[in-house]
Amino acid sequence: MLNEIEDILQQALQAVDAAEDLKALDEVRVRFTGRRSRLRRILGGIGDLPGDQRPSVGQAAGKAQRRIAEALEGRRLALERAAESEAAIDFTLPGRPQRRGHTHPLSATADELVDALRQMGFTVADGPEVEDEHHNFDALNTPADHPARDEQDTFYLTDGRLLRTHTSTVQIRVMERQPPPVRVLSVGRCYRKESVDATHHMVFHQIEGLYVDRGVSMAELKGTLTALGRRVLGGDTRIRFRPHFFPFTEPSVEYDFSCTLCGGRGNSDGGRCRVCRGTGWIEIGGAGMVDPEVFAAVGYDAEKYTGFAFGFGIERVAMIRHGIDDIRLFLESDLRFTRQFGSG
Ligand code: FA5
Repeated sequence: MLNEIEDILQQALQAVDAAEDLKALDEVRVRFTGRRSRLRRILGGIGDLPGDQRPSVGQAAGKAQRRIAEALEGRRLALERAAESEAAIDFTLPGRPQRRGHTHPLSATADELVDALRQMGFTVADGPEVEDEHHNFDALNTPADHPARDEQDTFYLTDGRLLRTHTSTVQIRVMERQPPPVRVLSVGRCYRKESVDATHHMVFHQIEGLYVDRGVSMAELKGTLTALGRRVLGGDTRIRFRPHFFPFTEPSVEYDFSCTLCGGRGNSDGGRCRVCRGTGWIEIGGAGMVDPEVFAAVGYDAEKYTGFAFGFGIERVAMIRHGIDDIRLFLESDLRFTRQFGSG
């Protein structure tokens, strides 16, 4: 009899699973647990069984009845839920638009700058954001008493390392590992202990270029930067160099591009141009011919080779291109800001 109860249970469970609507499920309930079902008859006849069989048959039949009841209840809920959700779907309603993600304006600007430099023969080199003083300062001819090394300006870690203040560190890392010729660019995050305002942040991004070979000249530096400016800011862009000082280049310059809004005239819409503030020029970054002291630090022969290096802030270029007046917007992850730069 125990085998028969097990058979009834298995058949009942299969039938419950197979029931495709509430009516079919009710038929299954009547067939397996109704008053005239075999299981109910077994339960009703327990008193007539020999005494030693009563407990085992009683337990098995009771358990089978409970399991069938649970299965019936579970299936009933599932069928009801399915019926409800089918009824709730209105296929005539318009769909919900899915927003497509897009590239962050800073990444888009960086990608374009990197692409332009790659087409000029530069390859991408990488370096760590947590640096040592050697690569960030010493090898770049920036001695221990230089103001940039002050704790006021640089984030130092407790172990003496620091967060790189510029991407010029990568120049040194590349020159240490390979002999000339070298034509590399590096792009990445930099950190400075600045008071944050509309044009300065503690975290920003730079692109750096380095070209070392026999006979590399300042004219090539100017040509490279002009081509880059024209590619990113427009075909009429002009460049100007202003004398400057960097410990790792000699001579050193800061360079400006002609203003993208007023075309260098200094006025637009009948008044002083708001992008260049009337000067006609926009400051971009620093550059120069690699200082022989830097070549000495990496073991290059300064008698044989010359090179140029340049660096600039990516935020600065993105702000000019898109007319953004506050650098803080890039880091705030405010979707109202970033969504303006995509089509989705
Ligand atoms: C440098 O960092 C040099 N390493 C650039 C260089 C490379 C010179 C190779 C010569 C040869 P500077 O400190 O001026 O230079 O920074 C370069 C650019 O980084 C600035 O023009 C600016 O666009 C950006 N920048 C610097 N500090 C910040 C800041 N706190 N927030 C946003 N952008 C910054």
